[in-house]
Amino acid sequence: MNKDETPQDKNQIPRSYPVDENSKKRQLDSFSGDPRDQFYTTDQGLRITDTDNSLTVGDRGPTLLEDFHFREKMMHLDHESIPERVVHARGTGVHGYFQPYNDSFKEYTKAKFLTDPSTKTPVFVRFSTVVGSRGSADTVRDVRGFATKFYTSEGNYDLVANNMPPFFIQDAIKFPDLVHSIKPEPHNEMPQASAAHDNFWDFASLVPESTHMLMWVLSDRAIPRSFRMMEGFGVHTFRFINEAGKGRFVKLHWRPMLGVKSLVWDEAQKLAGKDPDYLRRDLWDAIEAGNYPEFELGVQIIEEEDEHAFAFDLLDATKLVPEELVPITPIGKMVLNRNPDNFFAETEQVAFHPGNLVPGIDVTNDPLLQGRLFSYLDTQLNRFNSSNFVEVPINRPVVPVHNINGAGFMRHTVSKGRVNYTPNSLGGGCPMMAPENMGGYVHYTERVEGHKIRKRSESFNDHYSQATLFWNSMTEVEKKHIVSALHFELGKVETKAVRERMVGNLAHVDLELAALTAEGIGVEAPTGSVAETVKNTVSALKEKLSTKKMVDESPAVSQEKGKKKTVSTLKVAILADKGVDEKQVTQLKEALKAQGVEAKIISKFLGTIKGSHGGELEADKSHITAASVLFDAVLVPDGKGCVELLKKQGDALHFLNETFKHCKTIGALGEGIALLQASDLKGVEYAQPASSGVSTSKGVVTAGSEADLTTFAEAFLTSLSEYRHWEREEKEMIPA
Ligand code: HDE
Repeated sequence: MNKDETPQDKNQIPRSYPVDENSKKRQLDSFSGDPRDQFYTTDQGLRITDTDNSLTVGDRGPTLLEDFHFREKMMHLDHESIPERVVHARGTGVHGYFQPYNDSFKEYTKAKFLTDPSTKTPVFVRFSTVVGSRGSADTVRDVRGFATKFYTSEGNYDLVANNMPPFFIQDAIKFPDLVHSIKPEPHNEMPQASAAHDNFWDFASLVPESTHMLMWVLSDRAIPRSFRMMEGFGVHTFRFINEAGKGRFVKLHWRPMLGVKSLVWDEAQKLAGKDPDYLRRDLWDAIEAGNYPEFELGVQIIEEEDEHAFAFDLLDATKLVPEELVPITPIGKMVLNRNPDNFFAETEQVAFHPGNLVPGIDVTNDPLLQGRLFSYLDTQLNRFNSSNFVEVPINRPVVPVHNINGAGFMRHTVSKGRVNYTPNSLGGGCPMMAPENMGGYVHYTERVEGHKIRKRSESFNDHYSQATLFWNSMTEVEKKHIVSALHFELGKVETKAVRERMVGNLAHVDLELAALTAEGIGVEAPTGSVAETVKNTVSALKEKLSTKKMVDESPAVSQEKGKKKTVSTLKVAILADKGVDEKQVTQLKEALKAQGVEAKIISKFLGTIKGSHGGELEADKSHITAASVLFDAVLVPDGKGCVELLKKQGDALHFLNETFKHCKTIGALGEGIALLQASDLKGVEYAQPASSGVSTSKGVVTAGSEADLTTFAEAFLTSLSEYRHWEREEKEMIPA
């Protein structure tokens, strides 16, 4: 320390430090603007002079209990956590708004936020994984939660959705069993954030209603590339009610404007180590960069008269309504444009509840949904240890709240007046009941009668048709991924009987699926009379259902078939070292940026890279901090010196091999082609390095040193828009 410096100066940030203006602004937003207000204070507002040293007797003596600042600071840390969510513990939140396209949905619902195109309704969305703890990795194989709180002018509406349309179970009473079976086993708390263990598959194999959902969980939908690139589904059938009181069944869907994209399994597993915050960071960075994720809300509408028209029950949450039977009509768009200011205050404390409804939207008798209506408030009482969690800013509606709910832990609102009951005369009868035509919520009038029984409806009995529908709708590549997911998940199951039982269930979905699965997990495939019996049962069921609306295939459930060829916000790594053609790199970066693609320069070390034209580039990441799995594609630019150096770097060669293994786009120019040749890209054809040719082969785009850069960039972007080049998977010989 400079001897002129006082201890006080030690706490100041040196003025000469470059400060990130954005983060400084965000920090200072909470201060009044008066420079004297920038002091650190206690919770009581007392300014303090030192937060680095406890109050002690002499500089080597014991700490004094009277140090109120120390005690307060430590007390806060000791109590900083609240119980994590029992499911969906790991999540990330974001602010935005929703706006309907027009007022056409007035015909179906009186919900103002869905029918007034002039209103932007603020929203808060929390994306999550389901099984893992708060500190688990983002890219695990799991369902993703997609919960949206709409702060509407009629009160808060919560759409608490998932990224898959069916659910594992039909009745909420099975939820505790499902959650226990999939969470880490109780004796040793393993495995973390994974269904790949005996308990889960034991349960799943004994609960055939889970089979349809399992197909989704085994598919690439369970390893999304980004929260910005996955769909959302309300799962249950809800009800829309219009001004005239007419009700209709609805299914709600979120569609990402960037299309649906997924990781591959090897990539997902590696990412869990390289960057456990991968999806969280992706969302945060996109929003900071102004690339606001957008989702379209769509609705399937089913007339009440058609309640029993389908080969499945609309109240059965293990089923979807194929889009081929009931198309999705877009209703409006959600734009997510602001990161939270504080993770704990907003993302951790947000409390969703499927029972937060507004006029025009109601629940149905789906027994899974009915159970959720109890669980959310109940679990939130546990999380917050108080019924006043609705008063936390992120949970508060934007409209005034008047009721008699008072007192309790951490009550924030200072209610006025003496009256806290209704009816009353002393308070002038306030708060009063709202008539329906003034926004009062009226539950949909539905006639219900029956005996008090514990019995599943027979219309819930078909557990396999939609699993088969899903399987039939997959491309060959998607089928292959499902089979290898089964090999992984069931391969981790030690109890052979469980593996066998699961193969028995899969036989009802598809005999080939069962056989392919059995092959990888050391059990017998159903053959001969067993297979014959299964076949007969399946066709008898089909026959029985054939008078109802059904389809055998639904291309809409295949993410490959519905692939949207977008490149916006994808990330490209440029491998560079001394001697790189820096002019070419700059031009390429510009060409990619023009299409919304972000390129980063990766080199052996951080720092300046001298180019072949005498210019310089700055490395964004070193090999030790980067990895191919963090990017969607890789480029090797021209430059003999650079390529000679890269050829000697195992990291660079591994980068290419791994990108190839994961079927992502690879590009190389001029001398750069030699690096591709030095790596292990099987069966690829290249452009001649000294030519003017451009070649695309299995998603590997190469251009000779005389080629036109714009033509190369176009070919590279076209390949990138394909996203994955699955033909490479045919050769399972890639050593990465
Ligand atoms: Fe949830 N679920 N769930 N769930 N769920 C919770 O509520 C529950 C279900 C979903 O980001 C919990 O506050 C039951 C379906 C999301 O904060 C809990 C049943 C769907 C989130 C709970 C279901 C969901 C939750 C845990 C079967 C898709 C995270 C913490 C009857 C439509 C919300 C909490 C967030 C969270 C119960 C089934 C979606 C325990 C009993 C189906 C996205 O209350």
